[in-house]
Amino acid sequence: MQPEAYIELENRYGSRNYNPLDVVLQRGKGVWVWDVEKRRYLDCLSAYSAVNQGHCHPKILAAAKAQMERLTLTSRAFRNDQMGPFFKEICELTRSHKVLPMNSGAEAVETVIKAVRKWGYRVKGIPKNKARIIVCKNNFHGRTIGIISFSTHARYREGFGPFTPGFKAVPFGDAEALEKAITPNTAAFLVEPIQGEGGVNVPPHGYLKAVRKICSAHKVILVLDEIQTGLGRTGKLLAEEHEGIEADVTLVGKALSGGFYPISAVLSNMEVLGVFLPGDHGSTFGGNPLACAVARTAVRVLIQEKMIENAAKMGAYFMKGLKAIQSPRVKEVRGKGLMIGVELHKKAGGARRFCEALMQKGILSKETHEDVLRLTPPLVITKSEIDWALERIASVLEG
Ligand code: IF1
Repeated sequence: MQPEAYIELENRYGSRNYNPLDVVLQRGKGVWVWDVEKRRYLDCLSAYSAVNQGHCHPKILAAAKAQMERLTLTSRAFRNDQMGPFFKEICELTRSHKVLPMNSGAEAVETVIKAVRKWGYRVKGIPKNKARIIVCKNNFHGRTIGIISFSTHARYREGFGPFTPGFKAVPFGDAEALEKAITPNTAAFLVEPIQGEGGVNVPPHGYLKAVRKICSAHKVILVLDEIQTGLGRTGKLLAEEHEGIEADVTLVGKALSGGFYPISAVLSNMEVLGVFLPGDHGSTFGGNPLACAVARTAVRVLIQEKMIENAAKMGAYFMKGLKAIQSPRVKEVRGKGLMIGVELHKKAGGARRFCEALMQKGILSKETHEDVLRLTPPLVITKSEIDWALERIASVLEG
């Protein structure tokens, strides 16, 4: 079928909850994807950092196939031989004490909201139903009703009320504002180390360190949502490492499976997860043997193939090349590792048209918040592939 036929089917039968580029993809390998007409594109989105390891990584594929032939799902009514080893490996890697596996990132966020509220009541002594969680303006943590209840973007909330109470938003990057917002009923502070959807917003250096100190001083649980920044994206295993801090709870997802399968995890560096008793929480697919087997290999290749180090090196190289582009349209190039945003001036007319132009030159990217071009290729990208991309990005931005 021609691309148009696929697009027609999607538009005819699919809900219009997205406005995708008109490219119909069929195959992926490493940083490259091919459409149904065999055109090749460099993937500069990585499915929003779920494909950090590159498309169809052979070792993750082999692990998925092998586990699929053995056992895929048992429910948590029984145990399986992949979950325990996965728990041990992920906890040791992230210096965590406990882990609770879920499926989507949003489910991990919802899980930690339940956990910190219960911790607030059982451990901190917050009066029943009075627990408050502080979040940041311009946050993005998922699409459930609970999560959009604390979104500060009308776009994500429009038409979905009524909302869940118990959240307060403070400016991102402002530690003082956080401290001022804390009350005796504050159970936790939930924040992305770098705001992805918010426009690749990197906080001032020292922010996370200050936030860590404030949360400890006020017995507030620090929850870092590393679902997008984690697993090597910013050039460290976890973005918190850039400031040498440890969250009380860390959320990971997306690249936890290298894009093969939905798996997320709530990692706790203290007994926050200890508040859950049997029957308190769960999900049909959470912790299934297929997800755990895939995640074990996805994390292993990230480390063994030095993808995190590559992200740091190639990210610096990519950023340097982007900053060298002489274009009156570019307002700022920012990011960390291979989590990069190119903010355009308003007068450039929005980043979407540049995504369309880049697609014509064989690069797939996604705008965020109208004016920011998000560039987040798989962490396996090479210098020559970046040079290939820079040439095309320059021609589109300077054109
Ligand atoms: C969409 C955005 C990115 C996330 C962080 C939790 C989640 C996400 C920091 C929830 C998910 C995805 C969702 C996807 C597009 C993408 C996205 F544009 F929506 F905001 F990456 F920036 N925390 N982000 O980034 O994880 O439930 O999706 O597994 O909803 O369109 P999820």
